[in-house]
Amino acid sequence: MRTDSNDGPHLFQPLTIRSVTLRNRIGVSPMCQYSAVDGLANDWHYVHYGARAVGGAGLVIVEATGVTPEGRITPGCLGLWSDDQIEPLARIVKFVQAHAAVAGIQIGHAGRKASAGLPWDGGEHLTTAQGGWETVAPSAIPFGGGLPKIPQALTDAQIQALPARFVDAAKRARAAGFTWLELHAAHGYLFGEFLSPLTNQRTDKYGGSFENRIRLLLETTRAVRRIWPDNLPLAVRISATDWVAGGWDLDSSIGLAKLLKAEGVDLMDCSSGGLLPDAVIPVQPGYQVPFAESIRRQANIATAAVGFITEPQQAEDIVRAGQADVVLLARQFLVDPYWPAHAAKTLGIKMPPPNPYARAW
Ligand code: 531
Repeated sequence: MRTDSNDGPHLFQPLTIRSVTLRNRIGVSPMCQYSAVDGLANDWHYVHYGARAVGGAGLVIVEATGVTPEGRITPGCLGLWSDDQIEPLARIVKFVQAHAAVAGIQIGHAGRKASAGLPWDGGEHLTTAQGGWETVAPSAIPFGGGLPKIPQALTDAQIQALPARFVDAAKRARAAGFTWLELHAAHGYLFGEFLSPLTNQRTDKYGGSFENRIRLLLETTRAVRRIWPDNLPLAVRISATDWVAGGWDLDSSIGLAKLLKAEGVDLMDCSSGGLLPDAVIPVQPGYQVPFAESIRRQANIATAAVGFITEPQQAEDIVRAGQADVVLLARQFLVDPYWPAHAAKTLGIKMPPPNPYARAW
């Protein structure tokens, strides 16, 4: 990792990880668009991701993308389980890169939270007749509330087959041209369900001790790192805490980050929650930033901070204080695709506009 300049706002200093340089420290957090059919990206995705590259983001991370059809959160989620899914993503990558942003993608498996309806249809579990499917998890424990399906506890053979699904999806991500890959191990989806003792009650080598609960994520990371090019960054998003007593916590996250770093992970993307419906989460501006800071300092690994980051000075302070290397904005990027350009102005510098907009910026 290298900082290329010490002048001006830290938020606008480039960041190099392996051979990839972000023009600034601002990333578009992966956000489900629920707009795909059969896991295929379409014009909605092209415009959504493309607009945010034009708006000045250094990194644009494509939403949670299922490594298998059953691993999608909803029927509207993207997938990378088939070669047909490469081309429409490649079109997006090409445009994002043409506008000087790094194109990343998050791959994952939704575990017991899969087979959900679209949020604007209520977001509850779908029956087979409604286009849903059976879900899987480490243990046969339902999420509850609107996601009541009892997942099938994965067999040993099914678990052993999972890293290869992530490897296949990662190869397709590379074929599409992505140069940044993120494994989704946060928000109570499959990996998160393995990590937490509250959802993993297995008695085999994938459950019980910390070492056993992290095994699937570690094995998957190792397998993916083997095929993901050496010169390209690999990130992992975690929930740094379940926000529930007896669950996964910050100390576990620091321990995990150290081990993932040894497996060749370059950056920990630090979110929280999502495992249990009744967690009490003290949401306020920057509430997850302390996780990014502790993991960065104690595991000595680059981090991304995410969650309720909306203001330019707030983002600048996070990077300047060394709490995180990158800030990922989610909802704020839905409000304002040009947030980086606006932030630059607020912080007293000018981003070079794309040529067709040169008269306005
Ligand atoms: C928001 C969310 C944030 C933190 C905890 C739980 C949920 N998300 C995250 C999503 C999908 C929809 C809403 C993903 O991580 C894919």
